[in-house]
Amino acid sequence: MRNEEVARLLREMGDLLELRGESSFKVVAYRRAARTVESMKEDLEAIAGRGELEAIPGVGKAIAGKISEFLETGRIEARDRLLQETPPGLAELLQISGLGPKTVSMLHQKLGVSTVAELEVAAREHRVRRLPRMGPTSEKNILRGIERWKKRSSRIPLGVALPLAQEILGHLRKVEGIGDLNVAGSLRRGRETVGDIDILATSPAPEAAIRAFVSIPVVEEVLMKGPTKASVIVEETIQVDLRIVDPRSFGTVIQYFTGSKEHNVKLRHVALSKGYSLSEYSLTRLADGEELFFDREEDLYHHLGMDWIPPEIREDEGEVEAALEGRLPRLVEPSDIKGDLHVHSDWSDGRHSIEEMVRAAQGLGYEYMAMCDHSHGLGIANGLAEDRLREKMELIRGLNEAAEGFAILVGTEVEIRADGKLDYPDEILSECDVVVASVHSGYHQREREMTNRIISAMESEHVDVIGHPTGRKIGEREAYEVDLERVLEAAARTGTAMEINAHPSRLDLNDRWSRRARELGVKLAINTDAHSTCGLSAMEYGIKTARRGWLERKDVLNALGLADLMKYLERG
Ligand code: DGT
Ligand code: CA
Ligand code: CA
Ligand code: ZN
Repeated sequence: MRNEEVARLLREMGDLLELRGESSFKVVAYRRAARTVESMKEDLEAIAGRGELEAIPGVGKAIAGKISEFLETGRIEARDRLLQETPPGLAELLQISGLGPKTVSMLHQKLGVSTVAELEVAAREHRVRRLPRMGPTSEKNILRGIERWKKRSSRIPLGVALPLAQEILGHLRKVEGIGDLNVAGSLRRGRETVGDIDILATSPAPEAAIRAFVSIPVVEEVLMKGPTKASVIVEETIQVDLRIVDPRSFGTVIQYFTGSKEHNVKLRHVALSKGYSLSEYSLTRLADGEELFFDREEDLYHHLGMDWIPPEIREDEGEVEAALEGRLPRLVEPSDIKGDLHVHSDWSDGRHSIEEMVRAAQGLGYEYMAMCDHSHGLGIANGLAEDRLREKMELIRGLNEAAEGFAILVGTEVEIRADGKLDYPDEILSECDVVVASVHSGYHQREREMTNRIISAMESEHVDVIGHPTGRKIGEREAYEVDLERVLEAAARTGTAMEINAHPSRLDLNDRWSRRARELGVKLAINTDAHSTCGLSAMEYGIKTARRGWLERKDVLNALGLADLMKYLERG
């Protein structure tokens, strides 16, 4: 279904034409066509197939020609030309919410503004409020729109998007008539950042559902509201799209809107090879035009002769082929996780006591947890000197005697010093159950130094896990220079596990490198690095990342039960 994209292009052409001062008749025609196309239930491709584009109300010969050009070639030459002839800054100004072509061309003519940056300066200098039909309020709105536009170009971390989506789903679930309800898009695929939040639902009363959606308290602005879909802004910059779908095609539609685009393209090829054309809403048998609807996504995949593919791996990275041959991995699941091997307490820089952390972990149904406070070299994080670590071991021994069916493991997150040496002597490391070794200092080494530094830590027989192996923080700090391929080879050779740090700003290793680690036979530990009891819930993000890396239960260290884990840790 390309209707939406066609509507967007037509509307954009209307805007660009108006910006150029073309006749308002033409401008209006494009906008009307855009509106019609947007609200149509039927697929444009089907209409074009019957040669009936011109019969669509509001679509004349010229616009019909452009639509069929788009359907055939994926482009509209006239639109590309228009865009080329428009100064790029002006086209960008149109993306600022509240700025239509009329205002943009006035700003251009009267103030000489032709970029967002110039507009910002003009508004700050109060030159905008003096223009006709403008005032202090519209000036302020323009500045707000610019702020939002600047932020909107950046992607939203999973750790922000997922809780927000869950909150919105909670509101929608209570709306009368809502049946199926789920997120789609990159959020459903568990990507580390998402462009927006896509939600799909079924309801016998779409308009009422849309009305309820736009009036959820977190909604700050309504960008678009139609009979079956709406787009809104929450938390200043985050776009949320809701579509209300016919229940009988919910499976097909959610498959489409979950993506990825690349996965969908591959799936359409598979459908064609089996004699079907796959659209957003249905599978059409080419032989007789029979249309098949699927209310469950599983049924669509099965009908195409393949296993259902978990959303996290729908990236066209081999999953379609694997599903056709019945050899998809059985991805690790939340219920496979038996414990957390890297958490902090108030002994170093954590907020809660060991006892509080333990109670929280027991509440999650875990069998064990490793208390890994920082080592002393890390002055800033209140790292433990050796005698403090010994004291902590004593305390944990006592607590373990009292704890039933739960093991508190003595751990440490030991700093890997710049020269590759560890921040504790071997003797005390050998008394720890779990040693996580990480880099928190000297980030600016050259790739070869950093790589050797990490590898020499892995060569210590005491190191079990490398913590957050690349040091990146999403949207904040790049990974340090490190040759991960070499690190992973060394991990395989030394039997060291790699961490998938589940903190949503880390997700380190990421999905791709986790998959590579698995290929090399390296085990991964999905750890939250929690610094408080709430932090334990980050496990969810780590699991999504692990799934995106095709990991199975057997690849995950903390999917082992306590006895097997202890055997594994003592091997070294
Ligand atoms: P994002 O939002 O940038 O993190 O990424 P997505 O994957 O959520 O992309 P979005 O929100 O633009 O669209 C949601 C899904 O809809 C996308 O994953 C696949 C499907 N989709 C959207 N546009 C197209 C298209 O032009 N062709 C195909 N085959 N699928 C599309
Ligand atoms: Ca999306
Ligand atoms: Ca979207
Ligand atoms: Zn840590």
